[in-house]
This record gives sequence, structure tokens and C-alpha cells, in this order.
Amino acid sequence: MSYFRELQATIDDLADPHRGILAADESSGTIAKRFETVGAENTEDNRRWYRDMLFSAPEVGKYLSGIILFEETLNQTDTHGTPFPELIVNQGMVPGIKVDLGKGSLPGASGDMISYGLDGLADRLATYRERGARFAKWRSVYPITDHNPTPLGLSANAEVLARYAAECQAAGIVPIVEPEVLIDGNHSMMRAARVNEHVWHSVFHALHQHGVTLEHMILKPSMVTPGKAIGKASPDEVAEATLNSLLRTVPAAVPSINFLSGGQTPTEATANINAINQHGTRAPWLLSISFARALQEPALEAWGGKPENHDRAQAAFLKRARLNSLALQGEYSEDMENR
Ligand code: 5MM
Repeated sequence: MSYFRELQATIDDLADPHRGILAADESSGTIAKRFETVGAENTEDNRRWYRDMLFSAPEVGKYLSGIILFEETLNQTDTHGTPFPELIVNQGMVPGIKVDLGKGSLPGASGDMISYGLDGLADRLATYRERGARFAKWRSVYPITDHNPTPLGLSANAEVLARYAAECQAAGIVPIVEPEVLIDGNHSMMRAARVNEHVWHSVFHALHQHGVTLEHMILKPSMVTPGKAIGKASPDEVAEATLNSLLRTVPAAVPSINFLSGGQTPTEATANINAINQHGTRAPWLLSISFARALQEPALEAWGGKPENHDRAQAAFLKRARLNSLALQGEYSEDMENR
């Protein structure tokens, strides 16, 4: 059975020049770390409550086209008993699902990682689809050191990402392909650019070999920045380096590139995507976002684990979503943070 029309409809709904994608797919371990920073207890009810607060924010669908969920959230309901995927659709957005099952070290490639979850993926995708997921996300993680990623790390992760993407399209689900090159380390911006180019080149080679339709996928890459220990580059420098590397390696058939924030502060990430859009007016793809931390951090802080802060947290979340929407047009400026 061909899902061509369905995949195209999902791309049409997700790839919107004014709207990004929220990554709310933190696994239980990751959300525990996020909650800990604001003193919130990591219970199932708190996770449900917190995500309900985000997804039900008034008119959030003006700024976001889709939300990536963790499996637990796909099966939960809001306070009125509406399943989260239905709430997301009612808010004018598309529900998606993270399908990798975490990562570990890659034997034979010291320092490299590999993500798990291909076994049984077709069955899981069929179940997720029944529950309303129309797109999926898989993250592969690449640390940068003097020796990493190794050639084996590059080829093994590219292969896994391509097999995942092909399984998704065969199941009528749009794959977001996320090769995250980590910001940790003391590497130069030049080295980050070269590593990202190697990664994207290897991923698109594997996607081609596995017959993945590039028109029906989204790339979720890191921005090209220097290692965290080196300091920050300006938004213009990040934009220029990121666009140069993407233009060398990512085919024009890909409809949308939705960056992760990777540990950047919320304002830094917004300024960077703003500059990317200002510099990228002739890029062949949409240049958008799929942030987790950079969209959620102010809301998490405003909430602080206290239900009475519901409206403050929603306002903080909507502000970040709105400013990022402006940044997708290259219309954000730092003074908007204080208005
Ligand atoms: C890199 O992480 C993804 C984007 O988030 P940031 O914008 O904060 O960098 C994110 O979707 C990530 O994959 C999820 O938070 C899930 O992480 P875990 O480690 O729980 O699978």
C-alpha cells in the first residue's frame, strides 16, 4: 500500500514557514533531570500535568505545527479526559512520537554511540499510528573528540537512521531524522562544521541506499557552533557556518530542516534561528526549529512544580513559542525579550 498522499499531507501540515515543532519527547530519565532543576517531583501525574499545561496553551497552534511525544504521553489524557493526540489535533497541530529506545556505546568504535529500537519497530509504528501519531523522530548522537566520530560510528548511525526512516515511510509516518552532533568539548567551529558535514553526507548516502523519499522526511540537525568549552560564536557566525555546511550536503528535495537547540539558552537559540533565516533567504529548504529545552525552560522555571503557577508557565511557554515564530521570519530582535 502506498501512503504517498498521506505522507505529503503530513509534510504540508508540519512544514509551515511560521511554525516550529515542539520536542516534548523526554524519556522518563531525561524529564527527571529537567524537573529536578526546578524542584518538581518526577511522578506520572506531574509529567501528565506539565505536558497538559504546554499542549493546552491558548492558541499555541499559531506558533507550533507539531509536537513530538514520548510513548507514555501518547497514551495519556488531559484533565478533561481527552487523549493527548486528540488535544494536539484540536489545537491545530500534528501529533508525533519519539521511537528510538535510547542509546549506548558502539562496540568497535570507542567513544561513539549507537541508538536502539529497530527490532519490532514496524509493529510499534502501526500501534502509534492507530493512536494518532502521524510523524516520528529518531535521534542518533555523535560526540566530537579528536578521534570521534570514527568512520564506523558515522556509517553505523547513518545505516540505523536510514532503516528507521524507511520503516516509517512504509508505515505512512513521516520520519524526522535527527543526527545530533554534541556541543560538548573544546573543538573549534571549523571542526564542528567538518564533523556535521561528514555526518549529513553519510546520512543522506544511507537514506538514498534505503530508498527513502526525501520529500517526505524532515532533517533535525544541530547548528554549527564551537564546543561548549570554547565559548560562543555570534548568531551571524553560527548562521553562516551552518548554512555553508548544509548547502554542501543536504539535497534540495528535503522540505524542511528543523534544528535542535542542543543546550543553547532559549534566547541564544532564538537569536541563532533568526540569523539563520536572515542569511538563508535563498536556501532551498524551510529553516525551522524542533527545540525541547529552548522552548520549555522558561515555562519549567515559571511552573516550579506548583500547580498555582499554571497560567504563568503557559504565558512563559507562549512567549518563547511566539518569539521563535518571529525568528522563523528573521523578524526577532533581543529587545522583544523585555516587552
Ligand atoms: C537533542 O534532544 C532533542 C532536542 O532537544 P533540545 O532542543 O533540548 O536539544 C530532544 O528531542 C531529545 O531527543 C528529547 O529530549 C529526548 O531525549 P532522551 O534523551 O530522553 O531520549
